[in-house]
Amino acid sequence: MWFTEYHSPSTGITFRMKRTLFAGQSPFQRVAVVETEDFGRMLILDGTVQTTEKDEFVYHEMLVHVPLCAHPRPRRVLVVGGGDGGCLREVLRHPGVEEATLCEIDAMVVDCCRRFLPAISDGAFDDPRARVRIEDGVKLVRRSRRAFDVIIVDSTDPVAMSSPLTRLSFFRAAREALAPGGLYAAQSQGPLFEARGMRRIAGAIRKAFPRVDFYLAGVPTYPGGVWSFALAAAGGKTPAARPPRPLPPGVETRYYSAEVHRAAFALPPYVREIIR
Ligand code: AG3
Repeated sequence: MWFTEYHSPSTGITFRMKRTLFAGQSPFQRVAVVETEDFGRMLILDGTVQTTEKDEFVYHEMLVHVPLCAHPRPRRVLVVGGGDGGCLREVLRHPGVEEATLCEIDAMVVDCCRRFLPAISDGAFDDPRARVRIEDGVKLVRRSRRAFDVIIVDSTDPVAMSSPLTRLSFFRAAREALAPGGLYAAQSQGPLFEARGMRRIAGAIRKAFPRVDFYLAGVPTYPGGVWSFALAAAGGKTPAARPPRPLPPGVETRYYSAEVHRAAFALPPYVREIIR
């Protein structure tokens, strides 16, 4: 039994699977958790790989610790999407965080990940600082004012219900939802197969936020294996130029470090060209 995600009509990534643990159709998408031979359990939404037990640490550590360590004192954090709980888990490793809200549109993703992928959230859903809302993140962000120190968008590819999350109107609302000095971080697709999407996201986010920098990490199971993230601020120093605070004592990471944080903002010329 094999599963292939196609990155284009002619290229894909293929996994041999041991078994399917869950397969369902929610009001928003097809949801599946499978057990692969090489990458452990894997969450697939509408046929696209979202996370695997083997390489999830790269994406979740980089989407969370880069903004949280670039912010001087993050206390209230919002994760939009991220129903698998991987980002929530990393946010809660910062003891200074008083409240972490996860706003996921699709209850089926949260339910099936809690059941079949518990290693990803690793208890985060039961943390007293965690609030889980099953709601469209666009709506929550629109009615929030100066409410969050950091907003993290952990979405699927910008199609269907995720496409509003990369629109200018959403970026503007996110800016209003940030407390003074707040930071906005989002996954922003891969430069190899999604260059046009990246360019479009970069254009829109820069219209809403005067300070935006992009950074990269290697996520082997995502299209092209190289993934980009945007970090944006309403003012102050450009995010890439902020020296990261050290991780809280005792927090051990496998990909993120202060050195990797700084280096991740070094973009190869072909990526600069995309977001220019
Ligand atoms: N969300 C971003 C995954 C994008 C992958 N795209 C693809 N495979 N075509 C990941 C969610 C993890 N919490």
